[in-house]
Amino acid sequence: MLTVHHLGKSQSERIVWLCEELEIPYELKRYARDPVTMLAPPDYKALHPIGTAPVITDGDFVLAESGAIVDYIMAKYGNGRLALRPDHPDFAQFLYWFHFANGTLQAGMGRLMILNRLKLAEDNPMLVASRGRTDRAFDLVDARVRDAEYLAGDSFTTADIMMGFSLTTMRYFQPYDLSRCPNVVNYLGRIGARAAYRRAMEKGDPGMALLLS
Ligand SMILES: N[C@@H](CCC(=O)N[C@@H](CS)C(=O)NCC(=O)O)C(=O)O
Repeated sequence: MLTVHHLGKSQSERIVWLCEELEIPYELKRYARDPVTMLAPPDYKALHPIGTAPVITDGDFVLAESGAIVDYIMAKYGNGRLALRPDHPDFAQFLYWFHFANGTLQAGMGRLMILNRLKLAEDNPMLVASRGRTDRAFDLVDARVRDAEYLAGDSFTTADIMMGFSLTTMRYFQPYDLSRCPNVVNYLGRIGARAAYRRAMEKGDPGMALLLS
């Protein structure tokens, strides 16, 4: 049996969401963050040597890292759904946005979160550069979802699932004003209308306000 180990308000919401979209059987185990450090608790850290969320177990097999877990579940249980094949005209877009999620957007927001906590001067060059890079990333997403319904194109894919956390729940940790990204807000409206997304969020983080605007 596939078990999704979900740390509250974390990137593991992607995996709960994926399982709900695919409607595959899975067990959900929830873990609360340490209220002071906001880090994962010891029993979460014991699951995998890297000690970060998400982690899944599938029988005796343990896997961490969002992208690897999504690829694993898709390969084993996806039956070709929620992905584009290499002969699809939007295949490169699918790959780009799938990897943009953790490679650029989430990495940029995480960097900005740490720099902001250092209380640097407003004109600190690293802070200024980091803000500019995050703005460029959001602008790129905004332009993409102005021209396409979903990140890969016409169809909802795992690229949307990978990107969702950074556009929504991550803003609890690093706020970002979406008023400069109206197309992202419209896109998040489409995401929030998905029954599987709603189910996943309610199961993973019951009662959490969804940051969809
Ligand atoms: N690139 C990793 C990042 C994992 C990560 O940083 N997860 C955060 C949650 S959003 C975490 O576990 N934080 C708690 C901790 O470090 O103890 C992935 O996508 O799996």
